[in-house]
Amino acid sequence: MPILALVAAILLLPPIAAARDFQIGDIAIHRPWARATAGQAPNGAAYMTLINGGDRADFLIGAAGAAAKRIELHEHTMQDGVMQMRQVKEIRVAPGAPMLLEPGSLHLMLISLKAPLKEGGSFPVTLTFREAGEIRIAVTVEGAGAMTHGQGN
Ligand SMILES: [Cu+2]
Repeated sequence: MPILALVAAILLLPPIAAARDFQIGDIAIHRPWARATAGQAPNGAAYMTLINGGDRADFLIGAAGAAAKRIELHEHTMQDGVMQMRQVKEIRVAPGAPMLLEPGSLHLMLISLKAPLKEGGSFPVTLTFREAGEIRIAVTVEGAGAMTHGQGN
């Protein structure tokens, strides 16, 4: 029954939404994305939501990938009324509290992009968690105006 077999195969494909979620140990990485860069912008940023399904804290301690010369963990802070970025050594992911990496907050900083980030593309990044270990994820590039989870801010 080749037609039935084909239908069965299609039904077994994972839903599209799941293609952008990743899991390593107790850590789920939801919807990793980066904003498309304009022209020759030297740097980019990537965002995602980290969810710890375990019962003790884990820490994102590193990120690496060929898309940029190096990838740092960054946070935004207000200093004297000016928004500034600084590198952090780790990002704590506590059980039961989704950790949001989003514009204006924590992010992965892609320093010295090898090529502009084009909308619709994606690139691999390897994340390292202290407990859960390493996982390679695909970061999807969204339009320059994209915000987190469709919020209009
Ligand atoms: Cu940054």
